[in-house]
Amino acid sequence: MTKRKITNSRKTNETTIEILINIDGNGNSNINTGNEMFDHMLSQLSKHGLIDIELDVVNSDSGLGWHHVVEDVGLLLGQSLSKCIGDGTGITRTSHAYLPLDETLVRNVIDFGGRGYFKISGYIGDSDLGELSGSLITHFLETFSREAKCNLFTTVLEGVNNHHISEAIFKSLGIVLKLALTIDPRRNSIPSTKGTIS
Ligand SMILES: [Mn+2]
Repeated sequence: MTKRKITNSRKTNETTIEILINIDGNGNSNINTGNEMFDHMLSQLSKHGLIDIELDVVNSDSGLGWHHVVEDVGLLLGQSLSKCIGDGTGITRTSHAYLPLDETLVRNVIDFGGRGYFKISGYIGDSDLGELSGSLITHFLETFSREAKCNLFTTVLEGVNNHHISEAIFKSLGIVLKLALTIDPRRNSIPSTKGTIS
């Protein structure tokens, strides 16, 4: 199997970000976005997705708030993941995962069909999220899904504590990525009758 591992970077007037991602990893991460809560969430994605991630936000205009950092990390992570997947030969392609965390229950459903679409149902508030917010988390998921070229439906079925809700979303996202990107040894083709998932 070809290595599904990449180093990538993005430099704009707003942020400079460097990333190394290995989707056949062990869940090890070293993530430094400057936003501790965001690092905490991305490390959940890595750990539960068995995706190794080294990510450094080298420069940013975070003095303006965290919007550009969160958006550009979502963009670079999504694009890098898409590059690792390549034409998708052998991948499982779809998956879903329910994730409880105390009073919270979250579901993610994903399909790597070559098109980006994101929808969230249910509510994430803005309190108890450190320097993140519910709307930034939603924006991250939206940007990531578009650039990773997957359909992602996130549903907050139960939940009161925003930290729990956010953490359950990222853990569950890690799990659906792991499942959908797992190579099925019986599949020696692109998983589409169309012949392409682009
Ligand atoms: Mn936590």
